[in-house]
Amino acid sequence: METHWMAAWAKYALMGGEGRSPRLSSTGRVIITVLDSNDNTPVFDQPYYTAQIAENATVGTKILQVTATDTDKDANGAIHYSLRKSNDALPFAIDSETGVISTKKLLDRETFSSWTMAVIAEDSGEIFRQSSSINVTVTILDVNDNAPIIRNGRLDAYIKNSLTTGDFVYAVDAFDPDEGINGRLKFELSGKDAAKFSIDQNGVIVSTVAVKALDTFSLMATVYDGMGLN
Ligand SMILES: [Ca+2]
Ligand SMILES: [Ca+2]
Ligand SMILES: [Ca+2]
Ligand SMILES: [Ca+2]
Repeated sequence: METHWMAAWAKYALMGGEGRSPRLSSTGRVIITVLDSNDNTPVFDQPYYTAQIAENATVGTKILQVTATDTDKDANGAIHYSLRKSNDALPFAIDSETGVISTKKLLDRETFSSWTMAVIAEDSGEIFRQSSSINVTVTILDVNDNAPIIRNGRLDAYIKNSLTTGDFVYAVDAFDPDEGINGRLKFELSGKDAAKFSIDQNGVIVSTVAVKALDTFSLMATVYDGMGLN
């Protein structure tokens, strides 16, 4: 606020008629009010903000609150917040009065694992408005919301020659898009011939006994993630 009170002394000389009367003078105090001008920009209390939220957050979940201040008076200092309209897909909304950012759509870490958005604070100056902006980065935290899938699901393996112990039989191609232990794969074999084969943690099946050509074996491979989803 830049409101200054200034005093000025004004002097009036009043002349009488016909040059005969004495000069009269009068002194009065004049008070001049200099109105506030919108000369301050809103200032955020941090240079940038970061936050984290789990990808299974429901719509409307509060993430963080940004705060800006403006030292001007009344409308010149009254702040409204908004998100820069550069990305329509942005799954967040901001409360223009409070600066609280919350989710407005469901999130998916496997699609976008982090979002950066520009947040604007603008005052309400009547003649012109001042604004500033900062970046907010929201990191989406993983939830184990995907079971592993086997991409080469039809497991017919044809072996031309007899196998000796440790020979390659088949590679199971599995995938889990989750992060860390939520996406770490673990393979298991089952079925009546499971004991004649083994599978490693890359899905590679090898024989554990000598196997003759033209024999038929039945095996089932199951893949789990680190949290036991299959
Ligand atoms: Ca201002
Ligand atoms: Ca997901
Ligand atoms: Ca998973
Ligand atoms: Ca996930």
